[in-house]
Amino acid sequence: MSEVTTLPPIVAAIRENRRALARLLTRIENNAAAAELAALYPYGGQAHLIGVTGAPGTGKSSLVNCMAKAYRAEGKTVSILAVDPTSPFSGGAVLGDRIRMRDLHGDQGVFIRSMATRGNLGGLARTTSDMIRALDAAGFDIVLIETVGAGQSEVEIASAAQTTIVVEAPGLGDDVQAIKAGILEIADILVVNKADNPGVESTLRALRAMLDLGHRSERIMHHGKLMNVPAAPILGEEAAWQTPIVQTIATDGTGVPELLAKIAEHRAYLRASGVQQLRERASLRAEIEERLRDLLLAHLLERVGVAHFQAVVERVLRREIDPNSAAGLLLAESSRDHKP
Ligand SMILES: Nc1nc2c(ncn2[C@@H]2O[C@H](COP(=O)(O)OP(=O)(O)OP(=O)(O)O)[C@@H](O)[C@H]2O)c(=O)[nH]1
Ligand SMILES: [Mg+2]
Repeated sequence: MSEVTTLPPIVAAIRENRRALARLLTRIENNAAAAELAALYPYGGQAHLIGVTGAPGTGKSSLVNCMAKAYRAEGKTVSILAVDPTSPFSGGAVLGDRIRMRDLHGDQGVFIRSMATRGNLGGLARTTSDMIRALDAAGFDIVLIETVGAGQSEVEIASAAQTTIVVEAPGLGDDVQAIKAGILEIADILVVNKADNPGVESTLRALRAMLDLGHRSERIMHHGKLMNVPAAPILGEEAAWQTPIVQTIATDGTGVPELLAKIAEHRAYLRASGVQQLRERASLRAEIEERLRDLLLAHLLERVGVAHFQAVVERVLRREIDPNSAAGLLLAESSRDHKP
């Protein structure tokens, strides 16, 4: 292939060699891959990024494996990124990996990587989105991102996905877990897994009631913040996406073809409606702002010196100066130094 020779070395390497990809992901985890991320960024944007999230034990790993197998049967290449923002002792990723090793081991069209919070130098959401960019540039058709836990970190990680699937299961208590965890809002597709277990009907009823209550709007994901943008002005009422509920049994694959069909529908909707670009623009803007804040702070600390910064903190502690004035003072000092 003549195209391969024109690719930057890092892109060619991760497309041809799984070990090169694994090593790159490790460097990303260690916050030591800025140059490579810059080189590969123009070569991403083709993969469908699918987030799978939900309460512990709902069957996310089993479902992700079923989905991977189904995509493989369609001839698509798949990478799986399992992120565990909860305690390193939960074992979720480890159990998931065991199931995966049994089901998917030996298939060259599947790449699997897990990441725990432990040892993560950048923010977990930032590292995750950088890893997704590497997997995207590596040429996978599908990137499946599995996250365990509940709350803010989950929402932040999900914001990197284009299609977010929230997995629910009956029999985890009286309440629907996703409602309790406050993650129902991020669902593009709701899955009730373990549809072979008792209590499916009441779980479905609860979810349908929640969906009816929620007013239809198009969310713009913002690294953890959700901005609600009314769908109507952009799309018209008819065109707005209605979160479907799909029942699955991940242990035998029941419902997985229906789930894949809904995912494809959602992707088509994202593209046709322009919502994908809206979401991406908002999320990139937030990311650049965040990175800029980090850079500016680092730059300022370098100019005024960490010792001086600490001395100012002490002055605030002694109530000689208030925090806002301290920030203003530091900024003034850093730009005064800046003048020739
Ligand atoms: N009966 C039944 N059991 C299931 C189904 N899907 C998954 N399980 C079982 O539920 C348990 C948990 O499945 P996992 O796929 O590890 O669930 P998970 O959500 O990834 O779990 P964590 O990563 O720990 O949050 C395993 O014992 C699975 O075999 C299902 O559809 N029906
Ligand atoms: Mg799991």
